Amino acid sequence: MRITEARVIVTCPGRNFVTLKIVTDEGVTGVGDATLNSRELAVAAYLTEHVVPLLIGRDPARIEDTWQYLYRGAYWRRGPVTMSAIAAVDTALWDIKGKVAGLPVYQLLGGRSRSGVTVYGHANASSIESVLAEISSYVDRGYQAIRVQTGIPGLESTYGVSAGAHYEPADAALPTENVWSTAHYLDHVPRVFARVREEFGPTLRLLHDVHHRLTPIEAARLGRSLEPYALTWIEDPVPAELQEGFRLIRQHTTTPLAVGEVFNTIWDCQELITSQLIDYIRTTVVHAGGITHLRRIFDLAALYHVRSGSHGATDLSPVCMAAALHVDLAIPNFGLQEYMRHTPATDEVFPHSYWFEDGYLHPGEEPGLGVDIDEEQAARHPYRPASLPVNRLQDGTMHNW
Ligand code: KDG
Ligand code: MG
Repeated sequence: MRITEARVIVTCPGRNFVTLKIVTDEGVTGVGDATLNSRELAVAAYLTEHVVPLLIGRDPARIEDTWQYLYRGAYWRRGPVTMSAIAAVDTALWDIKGKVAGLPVYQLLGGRSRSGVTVYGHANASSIESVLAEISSYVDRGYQAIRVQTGIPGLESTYGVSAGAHYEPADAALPTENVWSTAHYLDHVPRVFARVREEFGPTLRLLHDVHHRLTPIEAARLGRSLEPYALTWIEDPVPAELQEGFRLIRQHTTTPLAVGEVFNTIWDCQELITSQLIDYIRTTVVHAGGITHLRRIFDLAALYHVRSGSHGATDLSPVCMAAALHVDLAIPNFGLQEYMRHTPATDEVFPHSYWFEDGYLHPGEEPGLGVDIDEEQAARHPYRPASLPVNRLQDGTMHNW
């Protein structure tokens, strides 16, 4: 079997997605997600100009060799653009391998280690009272784990708090600006979780995303102040370029730490994992080099008591979500899977076999990944420029988003 064509499809059913579809001479096709939020066309161009020509004529069965060829062969290793492009190829090749074998991909990864994939949803609201209602609606739908974000009194807008049911981080063609105050935030968040525990009791799994906004000592204070409410994790407490910072947080708090949605390779997490500075690694298929590389990261993590907690925001397409579920089902050290839910328009462009029931996602039993792109539908939604917001301190200083 040989690869005869690889199409890069950009579509915007409410938000932008980049998909690679690999076609073989025997008619078997595979899909991979290549979406990099707010930088979509950079990956599309990388694929079209620098990767697709290398794929034509290759044997699609050689997944590992193709991965190494694209990684080592580029000379310019790593980085989100390169790794998302490699991920798309890798994912599509696993899809093809599953279809050729007549097996869902999780079977090729060793079979299921659990009956379903526990997911967490996002309860976002402007106030504590309104977030309680949001949490209730998740509990009613069977969710066992919920990420909780609220507006902060004294701040006009805050990351992760939306007006509608489907939160969309890339909210305008050019970046909008939020204003941030660490003092207001650190004062407010423990009040939120105190109230949530009072209302929902001790066992509902609760999570919170700090979104890289604190320094290590501030994050240590947050973690300690949240200890009475037994969170499953706080996520991205500090920007992770300076990983030594996690050591300081660790010394001061038993609140578990999660990080990794902006990591691209095993090298980005090696120190955090092997020094046991984190509890959950949140890399996922599209931004961390595909199924092949993600599995390698999770296998390393398994040696150090670190569990998976893959990123699953709506800017990762249903193709990534399907692939993530196959990995989640198979690995021994699965923790949680984020599931923000796509809009009906997105689900129409990406027909898929995965489904949600009682707090779990199931990838389904279709050969391959069980997801595809409807190219006619995709063509109805042309690309629209969209940017993630930026964040400034109250005095106007640029801060982390
Ligand atoms: O593209 C950025 C989003 O995926 C990100 O802001 C969402 O932090 C996020 C999360 O945890 O889902
Ligand atoms: Mg996050």
